[in-house]
Amino acid sequence: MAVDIEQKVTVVGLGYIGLPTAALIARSGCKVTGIDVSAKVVETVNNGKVHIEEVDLDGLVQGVVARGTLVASTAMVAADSFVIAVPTPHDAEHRPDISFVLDAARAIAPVLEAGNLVILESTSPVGTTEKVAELIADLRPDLRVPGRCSGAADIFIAYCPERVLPGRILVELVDNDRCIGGITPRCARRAMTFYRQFVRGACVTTTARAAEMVKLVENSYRDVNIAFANELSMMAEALGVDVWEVIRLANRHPRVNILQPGPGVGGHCIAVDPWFLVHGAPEHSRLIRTAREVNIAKTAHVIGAAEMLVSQHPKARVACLGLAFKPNIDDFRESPAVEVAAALARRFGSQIDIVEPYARGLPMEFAGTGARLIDLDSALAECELLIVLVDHDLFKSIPLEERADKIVYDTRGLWLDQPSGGHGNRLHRAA
Ligand code: SAJ
Repeated sequence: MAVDIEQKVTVVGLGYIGLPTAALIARSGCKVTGIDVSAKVVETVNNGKVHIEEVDLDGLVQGVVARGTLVASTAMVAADSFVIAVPTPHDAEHRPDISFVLDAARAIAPVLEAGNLVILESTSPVGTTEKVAELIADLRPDLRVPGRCSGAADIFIAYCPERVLPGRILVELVDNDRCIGGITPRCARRAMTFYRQFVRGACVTTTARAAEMVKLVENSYRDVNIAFANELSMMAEALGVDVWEVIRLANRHPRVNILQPGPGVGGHCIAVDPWFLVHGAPEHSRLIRTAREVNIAKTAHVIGAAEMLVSQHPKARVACLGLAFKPNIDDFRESPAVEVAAALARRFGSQIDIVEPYARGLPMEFAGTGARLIDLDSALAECELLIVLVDHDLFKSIPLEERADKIVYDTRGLWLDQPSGGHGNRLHRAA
């Protein structure tokens, strides 16, 4: 999928999405400048190295930097197309903060020329792309800005969310369908031409507002469905039923597909994006808000149950299995497993050991607690109580004979072969 004419592209923000996107566009034949506020990030990329862990990203960045098609800079650079991929954090009340998006638009405005395309990729509340257009129109009264002028505009502005799964970013950036929302239909068509250079999935056009909502809806859909599973797990525990058995059997129905309960929902997207919808229309978001509350409550529930279990076994060494926010990755930020394990470490100190094959040291949440990071073999040799928080493949492969004499609290349904039946959120012990 190479381009016919050499195009210049500026990608603003070299994070988890911006850097892989910049590298892929560079591979497709465009001349790409990646902009970041951090001089350290810029230096790392210009040395052909990466500051984030993602499968195959290091080789790709090294290649495009060596070929000179990707260059990083802290200063804005003129281009044919601009892609904004900066963070959209939220405050303590979960109110979205789009100031980084607006800062990026402010930085782009002075270098914009007629014919340029500006695409926002950051997860954003509905209406943000229109705010970007408004800001550019204010800063550049000499340009006819879409949505702010009648007839054909001088520039193109669109919203196109990323939908990639950490660990599969480079594959999904190319293969996933893209939903492209233009401020006007002309903007959407222009952005579609841009994405077709490096996307193999279908490119579907819509309005900017709809595309913004699509992104938030995708992650809210998953949050609501995980909340359903988590609610079932707490309900089943109260009713003395094995939740994993219930879900497995219910899923035999041809139109039922219940997700898996866990210690809560982690990551930077699913636990955050639903709030953007809730804030956009508070009076119409009862289900989405409640789902968030259920998933948050599930973490508190697991902490309470684990604390009770450990206090019933004051002499037992305890191993918490896993810290990552999901299996087989090394990302511990916004992880319910960290929340649970750190709560136990704060309360029980050196009685608690942590096993996390993807960690080189314990995160700061454990500072001063006395908890140790140990390997799996030591945990199986020394600990009587296992608390399963992450379904890493390494843990799944522990055979029954190595855990048969352990007291197990399994929040992930990892070992359904456990002799007592794999009671999920309940304590189970070998017969
Ligand atoms: N989880 C459960 N039970 C399940 C599935 C997931 O408890 O049955 C938990 C995981 O353990 C984890 C959290 O949910 O803590 C989120 O993990 P995930 O794998 O569902 O999703 P993310 O956060 O890695 O990536 C999501 C993806 N969105 C959807 O699947 C709708 C991804 O496609 C998005 O691009 C990404 O959010 C994002 O950047 O928005």
